[in-house]
This record gives sequence, C-alpha cells and structure tokens, in this order.
Amino acid sequence: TEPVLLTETHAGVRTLTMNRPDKLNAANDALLLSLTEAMTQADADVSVRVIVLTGSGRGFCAGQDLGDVSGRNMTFTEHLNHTYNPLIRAIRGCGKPVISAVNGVAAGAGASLALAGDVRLWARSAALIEIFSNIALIPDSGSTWFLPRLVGYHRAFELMALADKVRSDEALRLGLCEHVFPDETFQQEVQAYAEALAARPANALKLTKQALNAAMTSTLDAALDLEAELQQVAGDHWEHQEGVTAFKEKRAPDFRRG
Ligand code: T3D
Repeated sequence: TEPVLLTETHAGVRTLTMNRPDKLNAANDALLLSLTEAMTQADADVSVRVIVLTGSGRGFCAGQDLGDVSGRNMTFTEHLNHTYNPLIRAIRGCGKPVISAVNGVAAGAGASLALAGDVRLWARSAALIEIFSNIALIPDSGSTWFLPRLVGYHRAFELMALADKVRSDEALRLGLCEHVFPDETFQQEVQAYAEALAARPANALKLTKQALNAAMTSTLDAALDLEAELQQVAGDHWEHQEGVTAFKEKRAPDFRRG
C-alpha cells in the first residue's frame, strides 16, 4: 500500500507530501504522527535547509479524516494533544523555514496547516475553508491563533462561523498567502522559491523565526531584549562575516558553505 507521507529532498529542499489523494489528504493518525516525525527529522538533518509541506492530487488537506473519528479510544482533547498539537508545534518550533505549498483545498485542520507555514504559496485553484462549524466543532490546530492575527477578530469570526470558502485571489488580498502561482507550474514555482530561500543565511533565518515567534505574543520591551540577545548570536556566526565581506568585495555572498 502507498505510504501516507512521501518524502523527497532536492537541492537542500525537503518536500513532505501528504499522500491520501482519494480523500483530499484527509488526516488520519498515521499521517499526522509521521508528519510530525518527518518535521523533527528534517529540522535535525544538516542537508535540509527548507521544508515544503504539500499534498498529492487535487487537494492540500481536507482536515481530520471523518471516517476515523467514531470508535476511536481517545477524547477530542487527548486526540488533539496526541496528533495535531505536536505537529503545529513542530512546524512553528522548527529552526528551518517551512513552506505551506497549498496545491488545492485546505479545510478544517488542513486550513490550519496552510496557515502554519512561515511562507504560504498557493496554486490558483487552491482554497481555504475554516470548515469546522459545518460539523459543529471549533477551529483547532492553531486556527484560532493564526487567523485573527492575519485578518482581525471579526473577519476571522465570520469565516469560522459561516465556513466560507476563501479562494486564492481573496486569500492573497487578505494576507493568507504570499504568492499565487498557476496550477500548471505550481510544483516548479514552489521548488524555485524554496531553493532561493535555501540560499539565504540559514542561521540568521533560524534566529529570525525564533524572534518573530516570540514577538507574536510578547511586549515591545521583551522583543527589544530578545533582539539584542539573538543579534549577538547572529553577529558571532560566520554567515555574518561572509555577508559583510561579500558586500565589501562587491560579490554575492555564499551562505551555503560551512
Ligand atoms: O481530534 C479531532 O478529531 C478533532 C479534529 C478536527 C479537525 C478537523 O479538521 S474537523 C474538519 C474535518 N473536515 C471536514 O469536515 C471536511 C470534509 N470535507 C468536505 O467538506 C469536502 O470534501 C471539501 C469541501 C473539503 C471538498 O469538497 P469537494 O467537493 O471538492 O470534494 P469531495 O467530493 O467532498 O471529496 C472527495 C473525496 O474525499 C470524497 O470521497 P468519495 O466520495 O470520492 O469516496 C470525500 O468523502 C473524501 N473526503 C473529503 N474530506 C474528507 C473525506 N473523507 C474523510 N474525511 C474528510 N475530512
């Protein structure tokens, strides 16, 4: 049988592809646990500089596999703490940029995964639905945290309460994604974007991600303190030397050595 998660590495870019295309990559426990494991592995692997999360077939991820819920021997709380929450924490805590490459519909917890990446790249035909209220559940896997920070409380509430479908043009306007690419060239565009990101200074990006994530919930004072602390770590790294030397020598820096 086909693995639920496909893993591929090319030019420092590790692509994790959710692979249950017949169900629009609805998530079962095997998929969620292997995704979290793969995210942790990619973080630890020195040959990986950027991680891409995407889906096979016409969907990105349709959220929880609803065929898997009845009869399971876990409460909802236990299930979230066992599966989705460690995955979202692994994405946000990962020291490398994670790209949510949203190739098709992202619904429910799939919408949360689409929002959780550091960069969100969408195919033209992709869409996001905070679909939970259709089955009288609440948005989870970080959606209640991500979405209001992007669109404000009121629009987030409306999208959640009505389970409206947000198409790619609107997603771009609302700030739910950074770029929209044609369906036909989506994979190549994502790979090219990821390789460009992989050429950026990995240590500086890791510290940037750490500082930004902390700042999302901190005061200005705390952010200033953390910047001062992490800037030292950045400044002591060879990447900084390389950047300054390259500037003075009027050449492009090479951040991929080392
Ligand atoms: O711990 C916990 O369990 C709580 C966690 C909750 C997290 C959540 O994510 S709750 C939300 C769960 N997701 C949904 O409610 C979405 C259900 N899916 C849909 O509403 C629609 O499929 C979409 C709007 C996403 C896409 O619609 P469409 O028309 O493009 O596709 P489709 O025909 O509905 O789906 C294609 C197939 O995928 C279909 O199977 P079939 O009929 O061809 O055999 C459909 O049943 C299957 N599928 C889609 N989503 C799911 C699914 N099967 C199981 N679970 C799904 N979530």
